[in-house]
Amino acid sequence: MDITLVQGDITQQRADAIVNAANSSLMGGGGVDGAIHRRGGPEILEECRKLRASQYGKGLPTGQAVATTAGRLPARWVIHTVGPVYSRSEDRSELLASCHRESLRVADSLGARSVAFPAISTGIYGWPMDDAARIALEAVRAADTAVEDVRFVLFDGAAYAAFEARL
Ligand code: AR6
Repeated sequence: MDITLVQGDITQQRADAIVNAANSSLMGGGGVDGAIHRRGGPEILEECRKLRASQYGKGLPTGQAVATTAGRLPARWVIHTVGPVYSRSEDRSELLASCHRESLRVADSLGARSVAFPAISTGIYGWPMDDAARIALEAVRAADTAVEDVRFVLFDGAAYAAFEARL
């Protein structure tokens, strides 16, 4: 597996699948989730609604992942995963690792060979970037997957630097 880092906007990435840092409702939100739905168009939300109705009446649990179309984005699929909200009193790193493992498992089930990840949980959910980079990179490296190309798409220079230091 090749792991590469890119600074930029994940909605512009050409990859078989891009990962969305979603929330349990799967109904959209701010941050990268908002950008994906905005640029990808209504087809993505439509599929999310169907998933809610058919499989995830109570929402997608934290640490799990599910795929939809990528709509108008230059990817084939969006893999939605729900990162944990950062907590100082409780170690939730296993859930953050699970987001990466489960996203790759879903990618395998789709036959995706290239997957782009944002820095899950590091925005609205408050996870310190350096720690999130360590957990994400360890989880991806340890994953048993056929995905050949994993790309972390970091929105700004500080995020890129944190991942670069860990890689
Ligand atoms: N491309 C790449 N990275 C981005 C982009 C983009 N277009 N936009 C933001 N980021 P966040 P979370 C970075 O807040 O912390 C939503 O409302 C951002 O700088 O998107 O997992 C969901 O619906 C940060 O480093 O996700 C949930 O309610 C990283 O992506 C909640 O936010 C993740 O930030 C999830 O919070």
